Amino acid sequence: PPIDPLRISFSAAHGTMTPEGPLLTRRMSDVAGLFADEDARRRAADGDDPVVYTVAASPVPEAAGELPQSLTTILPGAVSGEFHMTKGHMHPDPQGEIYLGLSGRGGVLMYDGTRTEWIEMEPGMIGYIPPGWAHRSVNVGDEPYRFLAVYPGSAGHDYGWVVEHGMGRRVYRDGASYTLAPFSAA
Ligand code: PAN
Ligand code: ZN
Repeated sequence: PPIDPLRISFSAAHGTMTPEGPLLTRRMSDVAGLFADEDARRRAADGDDPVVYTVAASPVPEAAGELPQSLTTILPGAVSGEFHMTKGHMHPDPQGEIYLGLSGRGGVLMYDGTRTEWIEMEPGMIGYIPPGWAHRSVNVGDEPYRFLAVYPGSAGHDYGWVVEHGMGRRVYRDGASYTLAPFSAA
């Protein structure tokens, strides 16, 4: 059954949602194969194993008809110059999603298997992800990058698609800015 109406607060400063659902933490040891330089990733995981990103959620369930929300925080950093990012996924039931930038500087990399798109994100900006586009978020700044995501509860999350097809590009530090390089397997 659908849940009751909810009033939800979220913090752009802390990356929290209240009331809160499950909290996910992805450390360097959780993202094997994500970065092009897998040896450097493993060394970081074997070292202080830093948090790469966290995902806080509201209690709205991932069920048909509902509109779940989550708040992602990507910590600043890079692995051999490749900026911290989310794993990335495809919605197996092709449905759109909106991202609302809350703090920091980042971007959404999208890939439909042929075409790559990059949308720069900053506070107050909406990034729209159309159905059929895999999506990955990247922190290209030097402070936490945060965004709120709203997506259909029946969309699902297919991580294997990205492992198999890649994302078209990788995002590297380039002086004080960034550059998109052709995708290479890890
Ligand atoms: C987002 C993502 C979140 C974490 O809420 O799930 O940013 O990224 P990964 O799921 O790729 O690890 C979203 O796109 N939901 O559909
Ligand atoms: Zn998504």
